[in-house]
Amino acid sequence: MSRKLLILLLVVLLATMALAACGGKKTAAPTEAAAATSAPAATEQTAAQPTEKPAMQEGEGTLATVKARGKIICGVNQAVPGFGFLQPDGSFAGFDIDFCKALSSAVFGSPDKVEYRPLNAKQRFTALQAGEIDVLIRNTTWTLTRDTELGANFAPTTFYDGQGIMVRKDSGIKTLEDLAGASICVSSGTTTELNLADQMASRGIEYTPVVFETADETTGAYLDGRCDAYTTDKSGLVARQSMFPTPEDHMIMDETLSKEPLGPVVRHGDDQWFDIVKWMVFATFQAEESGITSQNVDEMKNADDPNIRKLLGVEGDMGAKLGLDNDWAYNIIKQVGNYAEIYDRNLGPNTVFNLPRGMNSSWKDGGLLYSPPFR
Ligand SMILES: N[C@@H](CCC(=O)N[C@@H](CS)C(=O)NCC(=O)O)C(=O)O
Repeated sequence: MSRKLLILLLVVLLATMALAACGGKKTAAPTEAAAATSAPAATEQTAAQPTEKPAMQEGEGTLATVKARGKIICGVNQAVPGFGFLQPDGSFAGFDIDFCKALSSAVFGSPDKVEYRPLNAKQRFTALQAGEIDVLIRNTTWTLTRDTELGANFAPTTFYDGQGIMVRKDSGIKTLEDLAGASICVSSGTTTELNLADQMASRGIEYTPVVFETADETTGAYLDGRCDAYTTDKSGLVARQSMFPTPEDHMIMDETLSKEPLGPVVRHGDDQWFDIVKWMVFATFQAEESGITSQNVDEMKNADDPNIRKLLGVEGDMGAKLGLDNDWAYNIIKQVGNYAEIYDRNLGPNTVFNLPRGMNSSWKDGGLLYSPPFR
């Protein structure tokens, strides 16, 4: 049997297995765990993914591919308002989307050279591995397994989150123990599914996971009363609650089940592109720390502070070291803003979410955001 035929057979077999294991029916098998322990996740994930021409050609770095194509293909969420959301007019908006834009500004000097590729949780790593996207910026948690077996390289965390649980206010459920015997709606291919299983097992609490592939299906089932609770990242809970017909009837429990550091992800094997994505994020942190905003960035070019001058490309050729123009970070700040501007635009006091910065503050304000030196 030829190698090609064998691979084809394997893909068909895995696709059948994947279809059998998901699709909105009750299952207790955490799909990502299965992926991580049984076979290289690439094969498991490929099964769920339509085959498309890879975005990246062999022998080329991602930067060269992206430049030749004239746009970045950014893997995103379409269902989480405030983070990654497909709006009625067909455009994408949110905190994660702004980091796709910032990358576009760094590479092209314009925030609009992006093709957004909506992906559900299960599809995302396959799409990244197969070269169908250049970067994944989609409420994705950094874990050891993803960093290794899933072939992912995580850029700095842009949003420190934790897993929460939502229940109906009138349910009287307040603690994890109150969820004994409950059914809990959760999305497949997520850390959420795995953490829930771990936490409940370690406390000896019996429950029924009801697993779906998309946020719409998961929250739909919860709202239809098919589950007593709904769990995901706390950011996701707040985001999805904003879409409920009567948000005030639901509450997020105090309990935080996990650490969910969310940030951009690239493929293993392209250090230059990884560096670009990392420093794109750091530029937004550093700009906030240095008091540089989209409004004052032009004046700031005249600053005496050598660090600011290097960041803004006035001296030091920092952009050239990344393979970019020296005004790459200037363009990010001018066109998309510093971290605080990005946060406030999407999640801040003037939005329905009004999420306190908390851990997502600059280290100077007691938070975790810290950029290495621009030198
Ligand atoms: N941060 C977690 C969860 C991310 C996640 O995909 N959450 C779901 C639940 S809200 C989601 O965003 N689904 C959107 C969709 O696929 O429609 C992870 O990386 O596994």
